Order: sequence, then C-alpha cells, then structure tokens
Amino acid sequence: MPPSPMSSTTAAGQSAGPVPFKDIVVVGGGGARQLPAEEYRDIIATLPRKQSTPFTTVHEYDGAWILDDWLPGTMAFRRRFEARAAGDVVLASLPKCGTTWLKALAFATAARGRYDVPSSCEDGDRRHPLLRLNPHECVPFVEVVYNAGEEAKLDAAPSPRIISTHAPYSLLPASITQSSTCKIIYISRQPKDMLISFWHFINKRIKPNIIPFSDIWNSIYNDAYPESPIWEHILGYWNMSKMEPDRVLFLKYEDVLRDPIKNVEKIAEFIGQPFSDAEKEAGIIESIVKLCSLENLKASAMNSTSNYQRLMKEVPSESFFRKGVVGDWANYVTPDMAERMDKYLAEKLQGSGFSFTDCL
Ligand code: PAP
Repeated sequence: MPPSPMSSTTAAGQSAGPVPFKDIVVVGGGGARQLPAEEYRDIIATLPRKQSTPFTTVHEYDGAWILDDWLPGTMAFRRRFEARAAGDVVLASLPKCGTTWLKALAFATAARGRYDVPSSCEDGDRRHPLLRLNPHECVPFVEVVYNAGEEAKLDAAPSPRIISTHAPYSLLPASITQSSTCKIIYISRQPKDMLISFWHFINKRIKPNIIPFSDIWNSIYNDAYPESPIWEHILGYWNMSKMEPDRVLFLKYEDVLRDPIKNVEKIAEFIGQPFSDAEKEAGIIESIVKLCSLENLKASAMNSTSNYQRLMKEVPSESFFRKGVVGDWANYVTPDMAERMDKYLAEKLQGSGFSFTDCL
C-alpha cells in the first residue's frame, strides 16, 4: 500500500520525509490572503528599476536586483514565512546553477523513508514521485508558492519540509536565519556556464523573440542577472557555511558532477539522515544518483502531464534539462571574453577563500 501523503512519521516514530508539493491538498482551501503582487504594489512602485534585457526588468530590493515577476514572492517569503521548530530544509541557488538536480537529490534522500528508491528506472514503474513529476513539483520555489497564493500548502506539508529559493542570504526570513534547526543547502556554479544555461532557458520562454547573447553575458557586469550582484549572493552563503557549517552546506555543481555519490552522502548527513551501512550495501546511494540523473529526470519530465506552472507563465517541463556538463561556455565565447569574466569575478571574490578556479 502506498504511504499516506500526510502521515509524517513511520511506525518506528522516525520522520517519513517530505511529500511532493504538488500532491498536497489543503482541506477547505486554506483561506484567501491578498496576493503579494497586490499587497506590495505600492512599495514595489518606489523601488529602483532597470531593464535587464529587452524583454525583462529587475527591481532593486534591499541590495539585490530581482526579476519583476519574481519580486512579490520574494518579499512575501521574507515577511511571511515561518520556519518550523522541527526544522525545514532550504535549498538556495542563483538561477541555472543546478537547482533542479539538487531538488531531486535532496528530495529522494530525505523522502526515502516514505518512497523506496527504485533500483531500476527502466521498468515503467512510476511509484516514486520523481518518476512521474518534475523535481520542481516535488520541491517548490517558495517565491512561486507565494506569488500563486498557495502558502496554505506550505502549512499543510509534513515536516521536514523542503523548499527552495533564489533569494540571497540577506533576504532570507529571520525565522530561517535565526533558527538552529533549519538547514540550508546552497549550490553554486561556474558563472560562465550559468550564463549559457540561462540564455538557452530564457529564449525558450520568450519565443519567438531571441535575447541577444551579449545582454545575458553582460548582465554580470551590469548587475542585471537575477538576484545580482552574483558574487554577493555566492559569498553570503559561502561565509555563513564557514561560520556555521552545521546550518549551511555549500556545494559546487562541478563537484556534484565529479562525485555525485560523495555529495549525496554529504546531503544525507547534513540533513540528519545519514545512510546506514545496510543502505550503503544495498546500493541506495547509487540508486538515488541514477534516479536523479539528467537522462532519467528528462524522461520523467516528458512523462509529466502538464507544463510546469511557474509564476503566471507555463514553462515546458523539459526545459530544465539540457546538457548538464562543465565547460559548455567554450562553445559560445572567445578566450578573451572568458578571461575578462574570470578576472572580474576573481577581483570580486578576492580574500573570501572562495574561487571558481577548480570549476574550469
Ligand atoms: P533553475 O534555476 O531554473 O531551477 P537549474 O536547475 O538551476 O535551473 O539549472 C539548469 C541546469 O542544470 C541546466 O544546465 P545546462 O543548461 O548547462 O545543461 C540543466 O541541464 C542542469 N541539470 C538539470 N538536471 C540535471 C541533472 N540531473 N544532472 C546534471 N545537470 C542537470
């Protein structure tokens, strides 16, 4: 019998883990609250605004440049979100740094008490949520949840909840930053590959227009990339991971690609659900890595019945899965452009102890 979605403990009294956000049903609708876009309209109207590409604009909100359609949800998250004393898991990242993959890995790991990890994904068995849903439907972007007026689902979710955000550390709600039980996992990525990935993604969304590549590339220099300045975003989490390693885990996309098994073990230990020897012997970690592989998630996203509803626009589920490699930037930019970018970032990150030099 499949586990009941809302039971949060196993017979042994241990946490059974999260359920897919999409599967949560709020009895009675949860009560209507004003949508953030309406509630914060007057405040937003006073914030500095600039064009980031011919088709997108960003607003400056307390030091970070946030995409217009993402901003109300960011504000609501900061003001309304209440972390639970039992502890929540927050996945944080800049856009296009491996969020979708991290969502899948963290969900499969945290929910393994509720959903057995299949050893094979080729038999058409759709019992595991990641074989029928996009990882974004399992772990929601909290900004999207607030924008869509779905916050009652956050309250209905069993603990531990897993949520994700693109917000910089400085904009996280106090209930998260001051909690001793909330766990934050950040994933960074070499910005040159991040930019290529973003360019492909955004052009899929705004078809038939095409954003000039130079607009996306220069968004780093112009602080126009979503959640910019990006080095402040990275260092905000990096510094906290050094100061409070039990509370903030800092991952690099390139490291996860190099050694996914080691990184899944790290995630499990960090969230307080280390793998037992029996699980290791049974190959559970390898099965999680396989379940969350690009090929497998891509196939599941195609199986997903609808496009993933992000903000008010529909985004094709499969658009979150492209190449998943390190160094694709070399196919798009000249060595001079790359060198200038490397130098610029090295200057910004100087003295922090963090660098991208091992990420190609
Ligand atoms: P988001 O911020 O919109 O959620 P995000 O998931 O962070 O996007 O980034 C997408 C990138 O992760 C894509 O990179 P690419 O364009 O360079 O290929 C995507 O292919 C990659 N990605 C998604 N899933 C996986 C996976 N399972 N393994 C490795 N890379 C992945």
